[in-house]
Amino acid sequence: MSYNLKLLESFSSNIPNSSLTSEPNLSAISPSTTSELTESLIRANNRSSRSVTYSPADLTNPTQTSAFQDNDLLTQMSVSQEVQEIPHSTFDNYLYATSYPPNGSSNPLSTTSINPIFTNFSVFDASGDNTTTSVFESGALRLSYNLANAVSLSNVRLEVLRSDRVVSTLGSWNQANLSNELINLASFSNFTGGSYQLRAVVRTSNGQEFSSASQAMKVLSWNRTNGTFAGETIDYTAELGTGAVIMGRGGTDTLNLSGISPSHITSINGMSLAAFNPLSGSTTNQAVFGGTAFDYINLADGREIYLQGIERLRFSDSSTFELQVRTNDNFFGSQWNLHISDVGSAWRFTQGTSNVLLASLDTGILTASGAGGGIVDISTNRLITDPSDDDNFNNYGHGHSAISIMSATANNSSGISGINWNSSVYVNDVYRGVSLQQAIRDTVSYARARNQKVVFQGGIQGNWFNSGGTREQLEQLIRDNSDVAIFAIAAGNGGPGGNLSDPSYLTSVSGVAQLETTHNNLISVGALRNTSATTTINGLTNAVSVNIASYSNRGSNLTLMAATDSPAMDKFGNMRFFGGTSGANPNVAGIASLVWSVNSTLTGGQVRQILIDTAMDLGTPGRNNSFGYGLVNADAAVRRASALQRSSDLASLYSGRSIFV
Ligand SMILES: [Ca+2]
Ligand SMILES: [Ca+2]
Ligand SMILES: [Ca+2]
Ligand SMILES: [Ca+2]
Repeated sequence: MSYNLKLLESFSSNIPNSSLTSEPNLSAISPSTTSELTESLIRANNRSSRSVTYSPADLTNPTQTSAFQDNDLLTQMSVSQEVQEIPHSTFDNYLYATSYPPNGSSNPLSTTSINPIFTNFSVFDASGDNTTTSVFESGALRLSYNLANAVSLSNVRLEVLRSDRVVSTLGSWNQANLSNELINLASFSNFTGGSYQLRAVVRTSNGQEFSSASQAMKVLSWNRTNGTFAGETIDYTAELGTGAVIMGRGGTDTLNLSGISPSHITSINGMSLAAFNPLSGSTTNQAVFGGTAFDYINLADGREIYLQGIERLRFSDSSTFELQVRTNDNFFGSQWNLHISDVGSAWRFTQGTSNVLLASLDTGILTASGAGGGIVDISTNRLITDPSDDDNFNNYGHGHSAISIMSATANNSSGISGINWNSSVYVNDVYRGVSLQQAIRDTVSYARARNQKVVFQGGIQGNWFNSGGTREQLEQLIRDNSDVAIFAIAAGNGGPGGNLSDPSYLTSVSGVAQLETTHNNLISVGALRNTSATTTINGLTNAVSVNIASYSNRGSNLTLMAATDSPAMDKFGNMRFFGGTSGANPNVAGIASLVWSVNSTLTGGQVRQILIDTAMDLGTPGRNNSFGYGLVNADAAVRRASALQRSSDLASLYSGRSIFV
């Protein structure tokens, strides 16, 4: 039998609440029919189907047909056909029906001890916010129950009631005990904003039904507001619903809570505003929803706001509340590359851990004896260097600049803030020190020996395929380490104004970056530039309009964009706006290292997928050849990684472009 969801739900709504009690009551409900409902709903959810059995009680109860009266004729006919197929011999097994007194008394004589009884029933919002009995529309629930005397169990279903009427059935299970079963409400479009009761109903193999106590559940309707890469002020209004989903995306974004003062806020992530510290524990109790992790704000009147990519709250009294992490480094405000990718918000989750190793495939960082320069604003005790790796290929220190974007010392009132504050950095000079393949081998073996993941920034363009081996060997090396290594490689400066003349710059990235197509742990990174004057928001430089740099290679094998002209410290201690695609890929590497710091169970391919799935779309919708999958977003990426870490089954209900970004 197959029925569409709509038909079954409307049928189900005709069943009065009084039909189910804690004692058998076969007169007012057709259990076989409700089982059919459940079965089709299960099919609609792509869950496994289940056979339905019928008892003599189903067949002999004189009032059974009355339950069909209001319903679709086809339903009645189909059920009757199935009933007729049950062989008579099976009826002999159903002794329970005979235990009812013939005079119609409501008390069963001797069956209580063998009837299943719910000894535990709980259903709550799966999101992990601190309101377990309210759930966002299309959110998810977790169901647990335990049945005693479950020997005659046929199935257990979860019913939704509104005003004492069953309006939906959220699934059916045949286990006697269930623990934290996930129910995706996105499959139940009629479970809309309002107040409901939920209850479990057990059906025995002879057709008797018993219900659990019911539990209240409030469903919050919501609307969603999405920002862009620019720093914005997003107004929260009551029209967004009793729930609201607000995504600031990149840039220094303010959520304007007009009409709401700090005293209206019951909690943020389950804590008071006063207890909120961006650098300590502010992300441990977020809500997992839409495949990602949200901060949540509870208002005193019951409204809830889910937010991400928001750096600041503004209240009705014009006071503001900072959510992101800020540093005291001299040029932090100028680091537009951090602000456009929400790195300050990602720092709430991590500033880098020892589980991850950063690696540089560039011009090294040391200065040859007698040469000028030094290591500036980078803690030397984090560096793994080889004396043969010098940084004299470029006069200002190309490798030094790239490494500083990834890992400059933060909060030392000097220089810039690196994206990753803590992880060690394995420095290779592939220009004049070691071959590319030797550098990769050395770094990976160092990381594997310490059980670390390793993120390479590759300031290399043009033909590096045969540095230290054949191209096939290089590809094998990258492929063999996809579990622990990811590569962020400059797309190349092959176009006008670049230092690499590449006639194919409009249709393909350069050199090793091309391996993004065949290796899921390699990312080609194009250079994104400001195209107009920047604006300062809350002391931070924000881009107003952006485009791919004219020189940047692009094409069908461009994976992601990151900001170039990124403030960096050179080896003479000067801040320079480090340009080229070489100024972009260290941003992606640093952000990838934060993702891995949040969730070290991921493979290199999974980290790349997270960066792709959470990137900010640019240009024509979807992937395109000018921007690839878009601009990397650190906050969105670590939130996805965190959601997968904390609640994998719930976060995995969403994937690819279905993830809320
Ligand atoms: Ca909730
Ligand atoms: Ca924004
Ligand atoms: Ca933002
Ligand atoms: Ca610094």
